Amino acid sequence: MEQEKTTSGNIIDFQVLKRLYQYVKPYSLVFYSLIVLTLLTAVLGPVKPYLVSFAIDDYVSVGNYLGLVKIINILIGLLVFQAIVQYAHTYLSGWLGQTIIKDIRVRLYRHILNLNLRFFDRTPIGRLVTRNVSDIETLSQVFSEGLAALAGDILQIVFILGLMFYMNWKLTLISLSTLPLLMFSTYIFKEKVKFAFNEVRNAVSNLNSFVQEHVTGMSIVQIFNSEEREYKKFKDINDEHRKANIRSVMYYSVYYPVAEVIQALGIGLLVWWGAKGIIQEDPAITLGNLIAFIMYIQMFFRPIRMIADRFNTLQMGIVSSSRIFKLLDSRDQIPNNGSYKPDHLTGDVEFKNVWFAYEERNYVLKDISFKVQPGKSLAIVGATGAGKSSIINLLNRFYDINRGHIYIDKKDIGEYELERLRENIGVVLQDVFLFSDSIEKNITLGNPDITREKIMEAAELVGARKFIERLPGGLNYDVKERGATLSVGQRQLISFIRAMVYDPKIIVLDEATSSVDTETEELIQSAIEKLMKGRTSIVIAHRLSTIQNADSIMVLDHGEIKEVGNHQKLLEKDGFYRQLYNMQYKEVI
Ligand code: DGT
Ligand code: MG
Repeated sequence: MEQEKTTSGNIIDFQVLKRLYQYVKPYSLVFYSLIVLTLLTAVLGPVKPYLVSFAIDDYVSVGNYLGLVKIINILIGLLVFQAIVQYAHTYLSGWLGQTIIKDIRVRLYRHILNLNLRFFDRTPIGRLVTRNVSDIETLSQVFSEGLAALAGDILQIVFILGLMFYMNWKLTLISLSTLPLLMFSTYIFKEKVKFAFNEVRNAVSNLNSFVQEHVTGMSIVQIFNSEEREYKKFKDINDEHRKANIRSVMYYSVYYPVAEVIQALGIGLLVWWGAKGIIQEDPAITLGNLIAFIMYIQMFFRPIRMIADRFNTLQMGIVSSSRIFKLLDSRDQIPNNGSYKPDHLTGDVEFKNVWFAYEERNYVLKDISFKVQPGKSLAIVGATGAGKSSIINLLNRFYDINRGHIYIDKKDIGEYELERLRENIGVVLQDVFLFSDSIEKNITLGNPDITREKIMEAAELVGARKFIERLPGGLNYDVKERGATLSVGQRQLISFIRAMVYDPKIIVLDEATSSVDTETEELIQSAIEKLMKGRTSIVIAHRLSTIQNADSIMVLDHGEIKEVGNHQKLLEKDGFYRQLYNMQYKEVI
């Protein structure tokens, strides 16, 4: 059977429902009121035909006008009451659903924010987004039209059946005679639709990932002139999506008319048998009964038809929630158990026999050991992929290492409180990421402790004050779409300021490799010098000036340290560094 499995493999996973209930608990008053309202709705409907049959047989047929008026009044009162109950039911179930969904969404987002970066290595972002948005959407349907409604429908069916048997068992059996037919077609429909929905979900997910990736990488698509090819691919994916949707619509469009016909058949049988009984003056069948039963058949078939839908919604919701819970359970977080919160650091850094792999056993750093004294600078050089960026990813615990130790001020970084650790290390990454917001927000990242004065001080320090003042609106300048409106150099300057506003004792700098114009280059070069001054700095250097000025240079190759020393010493040694220098920098000077 083709179907998405819930964790236990059951059709309805009670484990998941139990867990969902945890989210309902804070609103238990609303929840229990809903149960009462569901009960009332289930019971109120079926009472009406019973009253009608009573009115016809006991009052209309004997001409008791007053009695009839009495019953009509009761019916009207019942209708009004039912309307109120229904209103409260719909409103409260919507309220409860949306409130719980909001809670789950907050929980999920917080969880994602704290996930180990490793997690994002393995999970495509597109899928993560789909999961977040569409799974929660599906889940909200469980509350609005799934569980409560399903329970209501089942209750109503039971109640109607009870009343029918109580009134007339023969007519009941006749009414039920077409039921197997309906159940059978409903079952077939349910299976087909489940399969089709699965296809739709996959198609939506593919579509989302594709659009997301291609919008983000649009410049690459255009640089390589692959618009036509990518367009074709998109058309195929889009077509798949359309077909999957149409297939599911097709099943609905067949099922509903068929169910209608089956219901009509049921009513036909009932009327035929009932009318025959009345004409032959069978004492067991009254006109009132017959009319009530016709009403019941309609009332009865509707929930049965709906049950297929409700079941589906519920099941999809459960699959969604088990996926959400799985994400919530992924304990792939950097453990934040450290409690060491020093007021200030001296900035002593040591790596001791550090081994690290992004993926199982595929070590990108092998037995790395080095020390940087407070206030000193270390330049890391090496070919692309040597593991330079990885080293700095470890220092502020973007990733945890597999073996060895990293010490700051002689204390293992795991013992630091994570926020305090990261606060004290200023990081400038290779690619600068900017949010679509003002320059100010991009620098403070929402930290209210960082005033505009502080920002301008830091800007002054790195020599970017003029550049900011020249922007229209200054600090209010609106950065669009990840900084697309700023040059690479400008973006780097902003990331320097971002690192400097905290006045960190340790600075980690991954120099960008992309070239900038000479003027900006000079700006950046002097900014880097100022950044490093008086701070312990680890710099992944591409500029010869940065390398030459460093107190010590470390040559990295395939995750191993090859040479350490200052510029002069390493040149004399005539090894890796000399080679690198000859290849990359000789002509420049
Ligand atoms: P660069 O920036 O091109 O000069 O190169 P490095 O030296 O900064 O290299 P690095 O540390 O980014 O990469 C070292 C190795 O680790 C390389 O084989 C690619 C791999 N690697 C880097 N980042 C990731 C990551 O996020 N996930 C996985 N699975 N592997 C990564
Ligand atoms: Mg790198």
